[in-house]
Amino acid sequence: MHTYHQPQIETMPPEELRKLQDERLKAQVKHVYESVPHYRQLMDEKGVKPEDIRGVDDLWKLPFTSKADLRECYPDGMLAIPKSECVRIHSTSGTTGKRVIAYYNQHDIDLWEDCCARAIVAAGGSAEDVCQVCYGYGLFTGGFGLHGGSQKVGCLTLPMSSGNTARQIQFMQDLGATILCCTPSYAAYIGETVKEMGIKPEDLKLKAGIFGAEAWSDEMRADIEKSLGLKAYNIYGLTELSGPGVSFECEQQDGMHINEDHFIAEIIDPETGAVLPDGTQGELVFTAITRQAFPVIRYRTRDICVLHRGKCSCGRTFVKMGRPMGRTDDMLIIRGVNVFPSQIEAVLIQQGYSSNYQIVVDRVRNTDTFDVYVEMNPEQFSDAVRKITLHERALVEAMRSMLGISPSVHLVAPKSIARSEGKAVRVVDKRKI
Ligand code: DLL
Repeated sequence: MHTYHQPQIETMPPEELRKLQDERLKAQVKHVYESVPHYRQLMDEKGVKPEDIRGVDDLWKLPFTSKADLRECYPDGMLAIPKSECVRIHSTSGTTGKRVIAYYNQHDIDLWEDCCARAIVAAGGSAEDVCQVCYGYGLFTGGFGLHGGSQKVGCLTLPMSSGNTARQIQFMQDLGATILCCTPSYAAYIGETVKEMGIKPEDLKLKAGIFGAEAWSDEMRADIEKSLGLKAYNIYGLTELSGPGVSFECEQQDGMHINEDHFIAEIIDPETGAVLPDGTQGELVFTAITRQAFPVIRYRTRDICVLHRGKCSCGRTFVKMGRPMGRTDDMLIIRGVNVFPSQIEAVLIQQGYSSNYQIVVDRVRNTDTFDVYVEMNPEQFSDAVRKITLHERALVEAMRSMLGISPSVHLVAPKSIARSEGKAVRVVDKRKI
C-alpha cells in the first residue's frame, strides 16, 4: 500500500495540477511585480506585464533571475512582504561573494515543512519512526527543514545537527533511530565509523536514510545502504527555494518527484537560455509559485539534470528529476575538457574504492595539471609498491576512458583525506584564472 503525506495533492491528475499551477503562477507574477522593484524592472525591460502571463505556457516570457540578482539585492531587496511579517531567515553556504538571505513568513515555513514531510513519508516514514536529523542546524536549511518535516509526520525527532560522530552513533543505538537525515558524505562516514566500532548494520534499527545537499552517485548509494543497513533516498533543494524538499525520491529510488504544486521546473540550455524538451539534459530553472516572502521567478539553479514525465508506480503524478550530475559552476574545464566530480566518483566506486577522494587542479607553465587523490582500502594499503602502481594505472585508464583526459592518480593511506560532516570538499582548484 502506498502512503502519502498529502495524497490529494501528490496524486493529483496532471490536468488539475496544471490548472492549479496556472492560477498560482498568475497570482505570483502579480505579487512580485507589485511588491519587488527589481522584478518590476526586469519585467519592464523585457516588455512583459503581469496580464501577459495567463499560465504556465507563458512562463518563457518572463525574465530569468540568477544568484547575481539576489546578491545585488542583498540583504532584503527581493523581499516581497513587510519584514515585520517574516519569522525566519536562512542563508546559503556560498563561500564566494555575499551570501543570499532567504526570508520566510509562517505560511512559507508551513509549506516547506510539508514538502519535507512528503519526502519522509515517501521513504516509508510515519509517526512510529524515530528520525535522527544530522544535517546542520543554523543558517543552513538542512537541519531545520527536515526537523520541521519530521515533526509534521509525527516522528520522534532527534535534533542532533552535524558532528560528534560517536555521540550520533550512541543516540542512534540507544534511542533506536529508524530514519537518518544527513549529507551522503556524512552518512558514508557514519557507516565507516560504525564498522570500526564493530557494530553490525543489523545491530542498528535504521530502515531509511534521506540524503541530499550534494551530488552523489548510485554507487555511493549502494555503499551506504550496505554499511548502515537502510534504504537510501535522495532529496534535493536549495535555500533560494526554501531548502530541502523541492524534490524527493519515492520507493522507486529512481529520480526525485518535484513538488509541482509549489515549484514549476524547466530545463534550459545554459548557453542560450532556450527551454529544452523533457528528457534533455540542461540547467534546471525553478519558479516558486506559493512562497510569499521571498518568491523567485525562473531562478537559474546552475544544476544540470534531466526531467522525466510519466507514470510512476508510487502513484505520484509529479514530474521527476534525475540526480543532478553537477553544477555548471562545479564543472571543471581541464585542458579544455568538461569534467564533473561525479564522473570521477562513479569510476572510483565501480572499481571498489570508497568515495573519499579529492581532485586538485593547478596550472603550471600554461598547462593544467590534474591530480586525483584516492584513499586505498586497508587491504590495498599493505600491498607492495609495485601492486599499488598497478592499481593507480588501472584507475588512470578507467578515468581516461570516462573523461577523455588522463589525470595523475595517487593512492594515499586510508583516512588521510579529511572527512566531512556536511557537504564534502571534492575539488581544490588552484588555478589563478
Ligand atoms: O543544500 C538544501 C538541502 C539540504 C537539500 C538538505 C537537501 C538536503 P543549499 O546549501 O542552498 O541548499 O545548496 C543548494 O546543493 O543547487 C545543488 O547544487 C546541491 N544539492 C542539493 N541537493 C542535492 C542533491 C541545500 N540531492 C545546492 N543532489 C543545489 C545533488 C544537490 N546536488
